[in-house]
Amino acid sequence: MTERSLVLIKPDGVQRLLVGRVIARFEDRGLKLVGLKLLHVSRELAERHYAIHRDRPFFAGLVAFITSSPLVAMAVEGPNAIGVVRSMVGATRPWEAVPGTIRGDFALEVAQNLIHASDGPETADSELSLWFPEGTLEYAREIDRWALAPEG
Ligand code: IDP
Ligand code: MG
Repeated sequence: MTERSLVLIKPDGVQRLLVGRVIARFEDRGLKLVGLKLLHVSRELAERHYAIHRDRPFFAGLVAFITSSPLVAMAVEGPNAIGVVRSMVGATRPWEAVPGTIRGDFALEVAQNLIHASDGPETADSELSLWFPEGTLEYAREIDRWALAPEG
């Protein structure tokens, strides 16, 4: 099933010069980039994005962190993209993330765990409309006849 997922490379990823390497992992896997931008997030957008965590003790710090410096927002598409991306990202607590995952290779601390990815179809839909209100793109890639099964 073709899905779309929101991925954020958080400010620590931009500051640590890891943007290209993280995007390359998704490209290498075969996922299609259908939205991509660098932005300095407003407090309002950060609070809406993390609204589910509003009552958690780390909420204020999380919003402060995500708004402290630019981040990269992207939309990726592919078969089972939501679960595939989550498995590539690894566990929330990087010390529990398996080596080979993005957090397992690049992170040590939960507050600076480098990346966000949608955790299910409903969150993916709402996060994509929050971060890409202008919509995402549709286009064909020549490689897809080698990487993806034909439609139908
Ligand atoms: P996820 O990013 O793997 O989906 P969530 O549980 O949705 O993890 O938490 C959202 C984000 O909040 C995490 O990625 C992390 O940056 C931050 N966070 C989660 N738990 C803690 C904590 O105990 N201390 C500080 N930050 C946390
Ligand atoms: Mg989450």
